Amino acid sequence: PHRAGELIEEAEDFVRLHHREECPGVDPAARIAAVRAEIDATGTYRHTADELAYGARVAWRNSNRCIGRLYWRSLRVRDRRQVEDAESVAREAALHLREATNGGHIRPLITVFAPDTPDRPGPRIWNEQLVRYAGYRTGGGAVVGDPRNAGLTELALRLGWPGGPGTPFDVLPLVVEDADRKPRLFDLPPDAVLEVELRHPEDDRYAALRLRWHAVPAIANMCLEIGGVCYPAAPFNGWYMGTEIGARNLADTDRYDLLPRVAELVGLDTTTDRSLWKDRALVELNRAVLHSFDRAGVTVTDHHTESRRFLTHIDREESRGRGVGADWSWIVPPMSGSTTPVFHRTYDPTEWRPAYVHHPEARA
Ligand code: HEM
Ligand code: NRG
Repeated sequence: PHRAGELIEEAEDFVRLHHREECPGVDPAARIAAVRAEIDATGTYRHTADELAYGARVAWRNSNRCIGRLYWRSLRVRDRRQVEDAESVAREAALHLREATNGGHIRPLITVFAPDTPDRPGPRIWNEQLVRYAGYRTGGGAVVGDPRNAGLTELALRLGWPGGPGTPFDVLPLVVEDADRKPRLFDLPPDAVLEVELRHPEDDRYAALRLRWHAVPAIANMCLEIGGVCYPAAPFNGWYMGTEIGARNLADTDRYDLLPRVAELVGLDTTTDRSLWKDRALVELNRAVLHSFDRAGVTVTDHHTESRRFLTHIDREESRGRGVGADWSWIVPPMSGSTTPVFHRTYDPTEWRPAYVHHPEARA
């Protein structure tokens, strides 16, 4: 919890930033005085709808790990600050997914739920994303599904989730906690979750792997922090860069670990690293991701295009007198790094507010 002095300071910094960028020439003094008075009276203050939308967009602009920031101004903001009970959060989350998915023509979108206040905490979504696949521990260290979500899967089962059909791609229920502090489960309506079945552009054998991934990456467990106010439930999404799926989710050895199966499927020599079978399998798996999303009419970007756009973003921001913070180790794509222009330079790692920040671990 913030002490009032720090809150006032952060609020004032934000109001000044908002005025400087959005209302040049307008004196921020009146708004600052109003915010101070509200904090003195209530221990917190409410953002205007404009401040909220601007804060959410600038928090994206300030996301040092995100390569997709060129379009930060286009973020749509659903103001749902009046929504604080778990059931309504779950219903609005499903509406968020439908609006964001838009039949495959994905729209960057954020839904902002009630903030933390001195009276009561805002709601929280425990799932790391709105759409996540279950990971069922089967004993002996094996997992069916996504090992990354094994903890949340166990929690959901403990809270009474009967479990899905047991495929490697069962969509988890939402786990939502509100001010009464009791996490509750909500199934996502199946029609809110668009998925893409993976095929290779030339090689029919990939279909036999029965791979799929969800269309929309919607991070649900980061706090939106604006001017000292924390919005703990503020799920946001853009679209995928293919490598997130093909070079990490499906390929990491502690995720779906599919490179050995791809190599076996197409007959690569896996007896020696020096055949570069992992590299060759990785390229084809990533071609399958991009091809399949394209074929399904679902927005996806590739790491070459997105790297170029990110450098355009830096140029554009600098021409407006703003520096761009970035984290090299997150910006450089997880395959073919040196073939992209973002590899061949360094970045300023300074972090700014407003921001999306990771909570302290949810108590699972
Ligand atoms: C991280 C791409 C939209 C905020 C990332 C990462 C990629 C990416 C590739 C690294 C992910 C990883 O390695 O796991 C994109 C693309 C977008 C997009 C292609 C398309 C429009 C957005 C939007 C927001 C956002 C709309 C917020 C409003 C972030 C944040 C992270 C991130 C906060 C870091 C997440 C973390 O710490 O785990 N993005 N992004 N991005 N992005 Fe974006
Ligand atoms: N790597 C994660 C998603 C992280 C955020 N990526 C985005 N965000 N593209 C994964 O699910 O693979 N976004 O808001 O578009």
